Amino acid sequence: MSTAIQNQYQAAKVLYSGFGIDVDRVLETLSRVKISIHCWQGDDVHGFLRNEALSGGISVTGNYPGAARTPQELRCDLEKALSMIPGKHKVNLHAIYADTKEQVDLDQLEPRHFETWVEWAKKQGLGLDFNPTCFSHPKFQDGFSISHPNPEIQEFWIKHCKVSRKIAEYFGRELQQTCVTNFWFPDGFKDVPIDRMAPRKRMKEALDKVFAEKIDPQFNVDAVESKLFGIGSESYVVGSHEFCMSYALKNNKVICLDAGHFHPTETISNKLSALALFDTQILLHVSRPVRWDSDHVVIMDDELQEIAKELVRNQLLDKVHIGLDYFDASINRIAAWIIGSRNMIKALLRAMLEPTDMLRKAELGADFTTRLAILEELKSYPFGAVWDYYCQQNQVPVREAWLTEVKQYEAEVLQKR
Ligand code: RNT
Ligand code: ZN
Repeated sequence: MSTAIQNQYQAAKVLYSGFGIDVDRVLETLSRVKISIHCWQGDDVHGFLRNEALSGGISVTGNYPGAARTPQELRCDLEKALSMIPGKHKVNLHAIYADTKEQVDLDQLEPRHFETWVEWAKKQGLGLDFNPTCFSHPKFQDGFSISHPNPEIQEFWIKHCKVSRKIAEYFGRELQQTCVTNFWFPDGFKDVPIDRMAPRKRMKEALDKVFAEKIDPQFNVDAVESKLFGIGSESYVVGSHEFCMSYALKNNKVICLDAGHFHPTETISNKLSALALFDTQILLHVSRPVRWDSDHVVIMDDELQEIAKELVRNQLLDKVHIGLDYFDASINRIAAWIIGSRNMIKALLRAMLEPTDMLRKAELGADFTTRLAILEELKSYPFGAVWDYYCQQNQVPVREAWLTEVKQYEAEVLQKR
């Protein structure tokens, strides 16, 4: 271990201990937090089931070379990324990432089509999360999947969601870690609808069918993800926030909040303390909205730090599943994983290095001066020294050293694809 990093860490510890913060303990707590890393950053949400570009609901821009073309390549890229992210985490799969030579449609998927992923996850000590893929498919028609008015189309998507839960249950049982399955449907209208309620009624009834089978929550829990608008659904989205939140609360499902799925100035950090009071689990899709787009690489911005602070201050780390959700095809995809994941962990660390009790007391006593002064001073406390130490302790590259490794991997592996 480098002595410079150790010395800086010791100095930082002294400073934080002035606030009564035990930094060693903070790092222990941090090492137990798992981030669910989304596999789809590795190949621009392409998947391996169908050889077609993304269509309907979401889109990816950029053509940086080296996207993974096979499950093997994707796993190899993930391993590279994971080797630069401190801690033990989970990988989040979509149904289209099935690893099989069979020609199998979404409604016919079975656990065996994901066996190689499970073997790999076991070897790597990773958990797995899952998502049905309700887009980019010929049965995604007129902008609708599971709430399509045609019962045949609707049935196809119900079936797909049902088999997805069985795959998730298999993940959970095999890996002895709960799999979180997230249900997101792009369903909606480009233009102003006549009937806003009927599609919601169809979605509600369809979801009831999807979730009819009881699955041991030790193996799988289901989340529903809302969205305000999407590409092609600018005027109306069936699975709005009110719809998904109400459905989840009534049916004991996990509420998925995607940071990019709300009005441009609406933040998910402000929602956590409210939802957490109503005995619900939450899944986060940590993402970064930029104007009308929702999926930029997660950076250390104010909202990321506010999300982390809310989780830490309110002791929500057991109740909230932290997942990442972004896709940028204009930069090195492995770097994108590393930047976003490291930022998420770094934001949590920074939040843990806060004298919350003291600040809470100031707030209760209406001493808003102290609250503001300390919060601002804390911003220049040496959390970076603690982060560097944590990286070194976890045997991952310190600071930007990871970039050299990624560049080398790019030259040796990605550019040959
Ligand atoms: C899309 C949703 C959804 C997807 C993934 C790929 O707006 O955020 O979570 O990004 O399922
Ligand atoms: Zn999302």
